[in-house]
Amino acid sequence: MKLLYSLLALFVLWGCQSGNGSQASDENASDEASASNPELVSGTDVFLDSLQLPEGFSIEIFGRVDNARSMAMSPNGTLFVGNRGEGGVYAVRDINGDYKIDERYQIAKDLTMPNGVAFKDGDLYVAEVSKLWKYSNIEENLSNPPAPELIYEDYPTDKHHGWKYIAFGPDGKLYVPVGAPCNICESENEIYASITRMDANGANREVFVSGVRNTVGFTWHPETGDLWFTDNGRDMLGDDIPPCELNRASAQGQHFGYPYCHGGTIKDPEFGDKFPCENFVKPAQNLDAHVAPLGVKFYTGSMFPESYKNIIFVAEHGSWNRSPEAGHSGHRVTMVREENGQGVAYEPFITGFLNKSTNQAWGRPVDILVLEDGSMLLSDDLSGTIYRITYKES
Ligand SMILES: [Ca+2]
Ligand SMILES: [Ca+2]
Repeated sequence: MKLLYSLLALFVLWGCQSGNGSQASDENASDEASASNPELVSGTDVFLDSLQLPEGFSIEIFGRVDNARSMAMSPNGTLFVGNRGEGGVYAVRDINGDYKIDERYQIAKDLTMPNGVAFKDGDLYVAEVSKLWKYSNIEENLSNPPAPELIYEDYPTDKHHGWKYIAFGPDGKLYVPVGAPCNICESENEIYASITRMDANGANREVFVSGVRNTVGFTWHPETGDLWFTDNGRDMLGDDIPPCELNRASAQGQHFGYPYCHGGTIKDPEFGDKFPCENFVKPAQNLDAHVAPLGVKFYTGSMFPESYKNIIFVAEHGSWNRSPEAGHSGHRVTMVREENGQGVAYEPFITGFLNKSTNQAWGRPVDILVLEDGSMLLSDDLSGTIYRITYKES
């Protein structure tokens, strides 16, 4: 899979560079800060003008961070950003309030896929594939970060689905997923294909829910406190099955179907005879096949119209396991409307990272944050960009 990902990345990069006329002629957006810190930016070109959002919404560049993956914001406004491919963790700050990055710091480098970042009580938490680190009082030491404290080191070392999204729940526990070490397989070790949780100091680690193939984004419902998480569907069953998933966990011990059942109703051809789909918690919303849903957030701000209250935004990184005839799926941000714990509508919010006519993409959405002013940040690991989305009544 890693090889395929690399091939896809090469293809996409090649596609952009050889580009078609209309894309290549667009203005190549960059910001002033990136010019002074070129080492943080080596992504592809950004084509803001090709992005489509609903009426009244705008998107601009907040800043460039190479291979920008998961994001965590401190109450003081320091944004921490992890990498998957580059091994770094960055902190960026907007000092003058214009929503453009002014300061950048490299907190860590040469880590093993440090995709996950979380912030709690002044401390930064970083997840490698098998280890969790804590950087204490990080904001007082951004330019000279302290040696981190190892708080947990016993996660599997498999790189296949091994990169981690992490976040603190309303219960104060740190939630840490462990992906399946394969496309489709049963594992004897219950840690695989699970979401675990632990105390902030690494103690009392336990499995929270099971049957989760590969979640790279989760959040909690602002009113019910339920855990909502994306899950990337299995590959090699065809262009249009199985669906990727948005799930709701309402209790510890729930099982979400992998590897036996996909999308609530699709029996796995290899493992599906062992347990029927009825045994498992069905998705709250089936997403399109192969879209690779990653970051997910409820809209809790007040800038967007009232109808967006508690809308669930999903960052769809984009497919690799679809035929050229079918074309890529994902490469967009979608929104799911939820009622009583179930999705009742699923539609696009930001499209245009993928040129459908050439089947080439220049951007891959990864993670979403809602800022205090109600605007939204979106990371893109292909172009190495963090965008800000705003709304203004016309
Ligand atoms: Ca600024
Ligand atoms: Ca499932």
